[in-house]
Amino acid sequence: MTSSREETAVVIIGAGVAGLTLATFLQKSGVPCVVLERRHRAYIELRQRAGVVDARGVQMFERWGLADRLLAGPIAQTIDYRVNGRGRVFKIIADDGSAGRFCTQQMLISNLLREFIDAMSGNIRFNVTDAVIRNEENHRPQVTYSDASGSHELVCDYIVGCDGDRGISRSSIPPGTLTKYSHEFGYAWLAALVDAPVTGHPIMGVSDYGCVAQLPRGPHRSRYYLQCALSDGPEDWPDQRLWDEIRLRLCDKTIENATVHDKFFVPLRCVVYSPMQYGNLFLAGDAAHLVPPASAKGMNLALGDVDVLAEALLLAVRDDDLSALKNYSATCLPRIWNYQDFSVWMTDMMHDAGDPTQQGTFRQMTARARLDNLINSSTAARLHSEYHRGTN
Ligand code: RFL
Repeated sequence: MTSSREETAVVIIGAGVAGLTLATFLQKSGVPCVVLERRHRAYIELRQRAGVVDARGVQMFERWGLADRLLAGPIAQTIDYRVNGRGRVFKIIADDGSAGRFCTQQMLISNLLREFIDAMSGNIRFNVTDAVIRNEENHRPQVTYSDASGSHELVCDYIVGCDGDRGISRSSIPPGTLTKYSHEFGYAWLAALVDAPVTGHPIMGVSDYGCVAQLPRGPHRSRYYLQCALSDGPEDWPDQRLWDEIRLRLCDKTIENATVHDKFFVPLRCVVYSPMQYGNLFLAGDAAHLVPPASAKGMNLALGDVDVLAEALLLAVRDDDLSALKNYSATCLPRIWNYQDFSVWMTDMMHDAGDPTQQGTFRQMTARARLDNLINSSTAARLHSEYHRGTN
């Protein structure tokens, strides 16, 4: 077993969408960085989650000259808001022509890995264990970790925690330093990846039996989401019940059962930690905030953080200018709160408009009026489009 000690400018913990995007931007700019990831490469390349990079994210990759290499898939510009089987297609308004792209998260991750490792010879270590952060005043930051070859120490100028909600970065910050703001919706989504492609528009469905969504996840598959109880587990949802509920909630008896690849349960919640930094440690993506999948903004907020942080780290490392780093959290949080608000609005509307036993018939009718507004009012449609595109 060996033990090693190395130096670099930035250590990034976590090779999800935030960590890999940041690493790719830094590497492209000549800022030395090392990424530490606890899983192996094949695992993170197969992890299925988001499906759309919003227009703001597309513009960011264009600005970095990487959009053509990293993004794939058609333009995302419509949503079928379906109420008890009656479909109404919402067209996302884009006055400046910018648009989001259907690009599954695992496709983006695969492309980022190819770019960072294969094209840019970036430095990433998979299968690391026992990562520990040292981030104290008057000490250079340090991360120690182990892998199959032994234990290692990385001394650096900055540490970026991109290790998700359950990582070690946020929990390395002394208790009481960050404020946690959170909201629990009181229900969950069953997420099922199936061999049934979206044939028309992506669907956000409301029905008297609960919410259902069908979103594209590549040319041959889609992800169905079904509102369910917080206490539900796999034993409550055999495949036959899943398909029966999809047919019931979409009021479409013609939908046929297809292979179900995975099923998991996501309690719907919103969380923000503030500030998103402590000393020389910076948090990005799910390590700093969570939104329910209903808003399709989690991955996109992570990309937004990285956009700000990459520029700030460049200024700090190349020009010794710390001003943007000091303001990192203050720069990001207004956008994050704006999209928390959108997520709550969207999640409440989709769920309240459905099953009246949840919030009552009055809330059901006002939520349906809100949905109607998106179709009938060009003012409401414009704001809704801005949120979908991530541009406000
Ligand atoms: P990730 O992608 O979770 O990556 C964190 C990485 O850190 C690693 N890690 C560690 N590495 C080293 N040492 C440790 N101690 C570590 N602890 C953890 C992990 O292995 C992992 O590789 O976080 P990141 O980069 O912040 O990206 C956030 C997004 O992944 C997340 O917000 C989205 O997936 C949320 N999300 C969606 N976002 C959208 O924009 N649109 C969507 O349609 C959408 N759908 C979804 C979603 C999330 C879902 N789940 C899993 C709740 C659908 C679902 C079902």
